[in-house]
Amino acid sequence: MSVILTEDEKMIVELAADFAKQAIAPTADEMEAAGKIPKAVIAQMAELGFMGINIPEAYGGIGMGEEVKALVIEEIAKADASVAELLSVHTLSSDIINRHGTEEQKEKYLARACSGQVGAFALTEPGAGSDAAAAKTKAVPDGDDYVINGTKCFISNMGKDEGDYVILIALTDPEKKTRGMSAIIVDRGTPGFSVGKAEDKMGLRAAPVSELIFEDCRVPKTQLLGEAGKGFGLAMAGLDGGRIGMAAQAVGLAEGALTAAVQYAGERVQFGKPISANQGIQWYLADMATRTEAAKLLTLNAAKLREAGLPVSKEAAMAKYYASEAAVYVADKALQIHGGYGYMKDYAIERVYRDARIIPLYEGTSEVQKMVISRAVIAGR
Ligand code: COS
Repeated sequence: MSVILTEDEKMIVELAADFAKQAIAPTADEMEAAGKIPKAVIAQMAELGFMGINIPEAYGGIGMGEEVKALVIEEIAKADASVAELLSVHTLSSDIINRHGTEEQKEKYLARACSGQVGAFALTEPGAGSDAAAAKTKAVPDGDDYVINGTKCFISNMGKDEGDYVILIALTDPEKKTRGMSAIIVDRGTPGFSVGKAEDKMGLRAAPVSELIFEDCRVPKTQLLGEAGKGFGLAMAGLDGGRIGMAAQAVGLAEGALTAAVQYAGERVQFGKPISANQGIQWYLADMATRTEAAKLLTLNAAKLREAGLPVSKEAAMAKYYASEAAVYVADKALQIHGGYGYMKDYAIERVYRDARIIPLYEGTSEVQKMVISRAVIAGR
């Protein structure tokens, strides 16, 4: 698929493709085995501008639009979905700060984001997954501070020594439910804030995901992001952008799986010919390529609309829903084409298959995306 980009934009996407091939792909298995993305990889992404891809130059970023951000995440996901996940969640957090932060907050946190400090976003709780409005974590106003108590779970980009600051969604006025939720930036190291259980995951094993615990954690009111009581809408609008990032991750993963399947099918000889000469395999490849392309079109369509400042909830949900299901399908068929070898750790597809499975589950399950899409369709949007 051809995308029309300026010379600068093209250069960034090519830089991401080279970085993915040279620095990420050769170490993906090592990162998975270690359960860690080395700090050096994050530092390199900062140096290349990717950690500040969506941040205006005035705050130290490279000020690229939504489409380029999606294309960069896609290129990285071709090589390793864990690194793409880190970048996607990091850009979700800096996007929210860029849209809602005060000048002081932007100067402080966006500069940190660009320099390679990692941002996170904490909405999910043990009793509030798909039903995000059921979140119970409280941030009670007390003088010039909020006092935070509660537990968040499955928080990407946070680990024992990963993640530098988090955008927390908490109830500042519990009576008002979602209209009493606010977004607050909390720094790692704030007394009363600790990182709990690190999740032992099926896939995306290099990407940190942990529980966050707040016990009488005192944060100055200057850490409030946007208006008090507007945190739920801010989170939902932020997730519209985050879902485009996850769709881009899914597209890249699918492209990587397709490339591996094509290569294997051309090399593997059975019954005296490469298996790619069989129509059964060819039809798999055709389906895989078509779904990947459709996923990319939906993703870039949503990215373009968001860039233009247009409503994008439905389109972002469509992109996330379709691309994540496509990634699971393509990874599954790519493994099937690899036959028994695909089940062995000697081939990257074994990892890619496990990595794919989370995408229809996080940043809103496929079922949540369908809720968002159907509500929009019924409302005639
Ligand atoms: N942009 C801005 N505001 C939005 C919005 C969006 N995309 N979606 C909803 N809102 C606002 C609504 O306008 C409404 O505001 P008011 O109370 O002022 O009228 C408020 O948020 C509540 O909206 P709604 O009634 O639609 O909320 P629901 O409880 O029905 O929840 C879903 C909607 C299911 C879509 C939401 O809970 C969700 O996305 N769940 C999945 C959460 C998720 O993706 N988690 C990922 C992990 S992040 S760590």
